[in-house]
Amino acid sequence: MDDPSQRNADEIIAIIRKAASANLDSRGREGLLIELPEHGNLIVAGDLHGNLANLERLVAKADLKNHPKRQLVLQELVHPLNGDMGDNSWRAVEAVARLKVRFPKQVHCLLGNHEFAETVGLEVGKRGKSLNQGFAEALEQAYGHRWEDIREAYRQFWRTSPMALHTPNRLFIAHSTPHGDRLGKLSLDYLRRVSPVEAFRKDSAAFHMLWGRDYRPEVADALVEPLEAEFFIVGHTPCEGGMSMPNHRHLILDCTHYDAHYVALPLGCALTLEDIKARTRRLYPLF
Ligand SMILES: [Mn+2]
Repeated sequence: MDDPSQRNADEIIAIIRKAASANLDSRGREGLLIELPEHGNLIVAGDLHGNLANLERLVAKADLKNHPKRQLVLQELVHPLNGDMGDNSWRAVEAVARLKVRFPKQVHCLLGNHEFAETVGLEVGKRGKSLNQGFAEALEQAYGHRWEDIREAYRQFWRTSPMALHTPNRLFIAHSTPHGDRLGKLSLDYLRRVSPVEAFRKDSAAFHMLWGRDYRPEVADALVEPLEAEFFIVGHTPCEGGMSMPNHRHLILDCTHYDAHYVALPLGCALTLEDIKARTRRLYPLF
C-alpha cells in the first residue's frame, strides 16, 4: 500500500499544469484538433486503461529521444476497476503528463470518453459500479486529503487535451467516431472552432464522437468528407486480438492487454488500407 505522505501533491500538480500548457501549445493545434505536419512518422496506440506495462513498452518502442520526427499518440489512459490489478489509471495519467512535458512536440494524449466523463463529473457505470467512484477512491488512497486538488489538475489536463489529429495523408485519429444517427455537425472545422464549454456538453458532436461505436461501411463513408480523411484510426472498442478492421476505413487499436497492437505510419505519403494493415503490429512478440 502506498503511503500518501510519500507522494508530493504540489510537485505533480505543477507537472500536470505544465503538461496542460504543452497541450495547448502543440504545433498545429487549433481548437480541439491537431493538424500534423507532412514530415516524420507517427505511432498510434489504442486504449491503455491504466496498463502501465504496456505504456512503458510503447514509450520504449517509440524511442522519441532518438527519433525527433516521430510522434506518439496515446489515448484513454483512464479506466478504473481493472480487476485484481486495482486502479492504476492515475499513475498512467501522471506518467503521460511527465512524458508530454519532456517531449512536448512529440507526444499527444487524445481525450477518451472516460476522461470526458471524469472532467465533467458524468457518471459511467459498468458491472453495477461507478467508474468515477473507483477512480476517486484510488486518488484518495494515493494522495490522502489532497486528492481533490489532484483531480482538479487532471481535469485541467483533460480540458486541454486534443480530441482528434488529422494528417496531410488523410488520416483522422480520435478515440472514436460517432454513430451514423449522430454525425451532427462533426467536421474538421467544427473541431477547430468549437469552444471547450460547448464541446464538453453531454449532447455535443464531440461527445457523440467519443462515445460512438458504429462501424457500418456506409457510416464510415459518410465521415470521409466532413473529416477530410480516407481512414479512421480509433480505440474505444475492446478487441480481443488487440486490433480490428471492421470495415474498409476503420482501424481499431486496443492496448489494454497482452495482445495489444499499435500502428506505425509515415505522414508524407498516401496510404492504402493494406499499408495500414501491414504497419499494425503487436506490442509484444509471440514466442
Ligand atoms: Mn472509450
